[in-house]
Amino acid sequence: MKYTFGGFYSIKKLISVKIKEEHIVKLNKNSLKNHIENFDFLANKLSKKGHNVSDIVSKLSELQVAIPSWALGAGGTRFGRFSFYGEPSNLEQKLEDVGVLQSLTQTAGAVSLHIPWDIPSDYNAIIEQADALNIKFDSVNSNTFQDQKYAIETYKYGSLSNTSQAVREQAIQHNLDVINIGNKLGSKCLTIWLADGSCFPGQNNFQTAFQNTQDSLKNIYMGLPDDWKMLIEYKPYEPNLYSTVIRDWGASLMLANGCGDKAFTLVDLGHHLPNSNIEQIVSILQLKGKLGGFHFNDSKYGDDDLTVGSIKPYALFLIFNELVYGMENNPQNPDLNWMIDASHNVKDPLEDLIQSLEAIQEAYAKALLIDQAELKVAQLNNDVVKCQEILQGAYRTDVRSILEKVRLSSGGALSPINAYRSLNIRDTLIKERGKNTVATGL
Ligand code: PSV
Ligand code: MN
Repeated sequence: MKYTFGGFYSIKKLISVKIKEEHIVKLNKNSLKNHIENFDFLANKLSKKGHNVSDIVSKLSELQVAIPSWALGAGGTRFGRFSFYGEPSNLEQKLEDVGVLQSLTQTAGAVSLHIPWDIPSDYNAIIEQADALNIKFDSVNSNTFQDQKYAIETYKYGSLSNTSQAVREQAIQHNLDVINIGNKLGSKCLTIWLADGSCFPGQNNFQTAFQNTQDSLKNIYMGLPDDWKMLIEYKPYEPNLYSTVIRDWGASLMLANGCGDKAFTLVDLGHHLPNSNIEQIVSILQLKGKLGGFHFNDSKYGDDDLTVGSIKPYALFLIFNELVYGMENNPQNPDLNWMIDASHNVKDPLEDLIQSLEAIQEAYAKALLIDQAELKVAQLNNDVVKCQEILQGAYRTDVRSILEKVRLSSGGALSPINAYRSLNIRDTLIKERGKNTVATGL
């Protein structure tokens, strides 16, 4: 059966696209019996093994992952962009898209804005719209990797690390402005990613660039409200191809330590050289109380920004194993800011994000199935085979009916992708916005 999505719903005319709850309920009815059978079978099996299934369901329901405002259109390439049409062309429309994701998945209850791409023109209206869609403002991202219209100084040779004090001051001021914008929206976190570095040997003095960055970050940190976090993201290369100032977790951690207790390292899964052991990085940062946030994506070669879990789902599971361990054993580490940082050209961006959200939940659910006490005993006995059996036993469990249960109990769709397609959401967005809209982003 097909339902037309659209319920042209309006809060001061701000939300023109919102999914009606009754449409989701109707669609769920079609596969409810199947879901109940699958869930009961799994829950029964897991309970016999000593798992507390309702605890797993409630932990999964609490996981809310921010959607980046720049992933809602075609992107992820410096070559041609091929649109799926109906892309959001302003902040209001971006929130509508996140609202669609949240209605269907109930795990996308936050948005991460990039400034200056997403400066609100009417703060009260945007806050009202976000409230109505059940969306919070997660970390705000600064942008000193592009020159802005009317900017006096250029970031061609770096921003916070630049040898020119005037450039550094402009970049510091931009970050302070971003904090101010975030503050008005209820955000509590600033994410800084720097493109700064060099393309050729000898172009930069590494020590001067690092020291300038530290000093600039300290200046920004001084403007950070007490209840805020500052996240310092690292990346080994691109757009600079010889050296990057904040190239790895070590550099990020040194800079965070140099700033203070509210500064943390942010791990973006795509920002590692091939074969890096990301789970180990995650683990040690939590031990030191310095893991602040996470950008999820997947990759084959570099910072490919592909759908989460599409290439290396086992690696994602191993990362979640460490995250679960850290969340349970490292009270010195703060709650994490979770965000998807993926975007590309060949899938409908909303379907892509739905798949990413599910992959994150799936890896988390499987990690929650690892019997940590049993693993500890196997580790103490140096029973390497048993350790692998425990991890892979959890990984091989088909947890999809648990994810369905999580969504069903919070009003989401049993199958978000099927619901998205049955409700003809992309067609409605195209009708509303037209074909030639372009979303801001890279
Ligand atoms: C850089 O590659 C990055 O991962 C940073 O998080 C940016 O802010 C984001 O992508 C969007 O361009
Ligand atoms: Mn990122």
